[in-house]
Amino acid sequence: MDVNEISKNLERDEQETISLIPSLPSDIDFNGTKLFKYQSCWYDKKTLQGVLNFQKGFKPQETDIIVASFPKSGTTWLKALTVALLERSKHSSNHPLLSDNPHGLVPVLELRIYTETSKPDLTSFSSTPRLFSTHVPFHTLQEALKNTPSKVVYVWRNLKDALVSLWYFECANLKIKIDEERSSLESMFESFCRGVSYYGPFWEHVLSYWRGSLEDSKNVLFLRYEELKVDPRGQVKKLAEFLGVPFSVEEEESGSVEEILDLCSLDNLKNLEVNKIGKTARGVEHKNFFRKGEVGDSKNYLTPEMERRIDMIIDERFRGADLKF
Ligand code: PAP
Repeated sequence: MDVNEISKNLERDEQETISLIPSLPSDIDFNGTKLFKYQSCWYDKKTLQGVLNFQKGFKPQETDIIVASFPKSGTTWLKALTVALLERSKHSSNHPLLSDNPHGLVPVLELRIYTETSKPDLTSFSSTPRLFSTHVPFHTLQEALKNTPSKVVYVWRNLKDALVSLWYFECANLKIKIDEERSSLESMFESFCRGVSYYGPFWEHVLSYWRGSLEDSKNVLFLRYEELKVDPRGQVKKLAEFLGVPFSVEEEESGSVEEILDLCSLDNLKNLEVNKIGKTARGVEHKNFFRKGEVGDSKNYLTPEMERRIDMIIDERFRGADLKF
């Protein structure tokens, strides 16, 4: 494609978004950022452009694997585990996780690959399976997959821990001391409770993938961060089977499952040179993706009243769904 054609495509994609925007509900989040509701999910303008480009231009392949999540729900861990499982027969000393952050290895479709154009150059994804990630809800992803039965792995996490994790992440990115930022946690909390937050509402997100996994369990795997923490071995074996790369008896006996869990553990990844010093393509320091990784850490930051309010909202939203919060 020549330069003129590329710029014409860019203009066309942008024009389509500009003409769609007035028809979308809009609101302001805790940061004062204007968000637009597209297919039941809130995005800022740039991300919306990426989502539209992705839906329009993505040419799925049956062998594609998509790691999906609501932000701060275990994405980095799931990306690392997926890479480690798929690459386990190929590498020993020069493992990709030793030279790149999981987000570099598994880029977010709408935030990195399709941000600028609906026709990105995907030649670096020539080997199969191609591994991508997304934060869009399932119905929006399905539209981009255009009925191609790609494998989708979703991870979700208790909203209270995801909220506190996001608060820490935002403060770390802005280099703000956490003790001075209590008020931003409170406004973030209000945004989350209203459902008006980046990629929110949380409950619609989780329910979309939960339904998707019930409808098509062969192609949609629904995992939970808390279960990965309690039973990493069982969950990783389940993931390996789903991805079509189950552990052989010999592998299990030789400790291959534990090797993968050790490689992808929070402590190990956090202490790798590449994660101590590097930055993502969007300029986020790799180290900010690794903190405590504890279940229930939100108790230390949310008041009992805040916890009660979130519990009530989620109880109500998840009513009728067989989901333990
Ligand atoms: P993202 O949506 O920006 O990619 P994501 O990886 O989903 O972030 O979430 C970050 C959380 O996962 C952090 O949780 P915390 O703030 O409660 O500590 C981070 O510590 C945790 N995390 C990152 N890597 C791992 C890992 N290998 N094992 C367990 N938890 C991890």
